[in-house]
Amino acid sequence: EYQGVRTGVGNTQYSGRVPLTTTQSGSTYTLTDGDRGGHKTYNLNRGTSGTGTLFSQGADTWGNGTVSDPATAGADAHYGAAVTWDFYKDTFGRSGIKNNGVGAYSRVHYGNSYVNAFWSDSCFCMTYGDGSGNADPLTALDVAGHEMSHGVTSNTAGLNYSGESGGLNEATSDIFGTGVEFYANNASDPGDYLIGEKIDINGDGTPLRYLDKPSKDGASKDSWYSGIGGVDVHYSSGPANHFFYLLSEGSGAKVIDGVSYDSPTADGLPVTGIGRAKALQIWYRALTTKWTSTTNYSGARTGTLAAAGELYGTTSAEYTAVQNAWAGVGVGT
Ligand code: ASN
Ligand code: ZN
Ligand code: CA
Repeated sequence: EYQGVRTGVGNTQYSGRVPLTTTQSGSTYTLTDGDRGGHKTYNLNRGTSGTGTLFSQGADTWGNGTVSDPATAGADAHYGAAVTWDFYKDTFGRSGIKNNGVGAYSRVHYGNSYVNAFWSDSCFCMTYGDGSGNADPLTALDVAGHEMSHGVTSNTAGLNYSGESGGLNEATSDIFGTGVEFYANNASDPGDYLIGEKIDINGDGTPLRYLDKPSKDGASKDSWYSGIGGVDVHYSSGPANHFFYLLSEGSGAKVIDGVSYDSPTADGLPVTGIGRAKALQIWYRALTTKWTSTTNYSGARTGTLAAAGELYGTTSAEYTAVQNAWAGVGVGT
């Protein structure tokens, strides 16, 4: 009987109709991605432990685009993991979370009305709740990219998940989650500098976080201050997210792909952006070759400057932009 890698179809909730890499074994298909380290997607069916059951069926079309079919969230998660894998491979030459070619796994339908998603180092897996009323699964592309990036951070700099290093850890996930969304170039979920705009986590259509001006969420910080290490890591991430936006796009108001942004600087001075692609390279090089578990904002600045110097030279416009973007979020020498 035939066994091997197939290209199935996912009817996702957030990303439209997408190709999914699956595995066929005789007359059964499973959400097992043989092109990406064997990454698997499981259905917890409202359980909260173990793996539940591997998504498995007799046809290679997954989900119907709504929550009425449990395979829809499976399709979104499987797609998100595949795009994240490809983003890291194509952008940085990284092969999986540990850069060893080995896949992780995803679990969907965690618990009942669970409004969160998370990465776990202990299972080496991502888990997604179904959202409020089990109606808004947390399986959008930027969320998948965010969670999988926690695995990359754990296996590189290992930024401790508290204090300023915790804010940098969270920001790294928001930054690469955003990178994943742009990389996907998916018409149903185009790239933006917002996190969670598709999952309606606030119930009013607003995103979970904003990279241009993090304080738009009502809690995140736009700039560094002494003591920022004492706030929740999802809010102390603000200055780093803001730095990344400023470095990519520059300061001031602008519309990008139909989305309005406004990114003021802490020092009132303008920042000229160098583009998202270069900003991503600088952040990744700092994460993987400069930072440690205890890196704080000051160390993040030093590390990104060292990375920019190696990539583009210390007299480059890119190096100057890194200096100016950190100054724009209140991080100096
Ligand atoms: N979704 C959250 C995050 O990835 C879960 C958590 O608070 N760790 O940050
Ligand atoms: Zn996170
Ligand atoms: Ca987004």
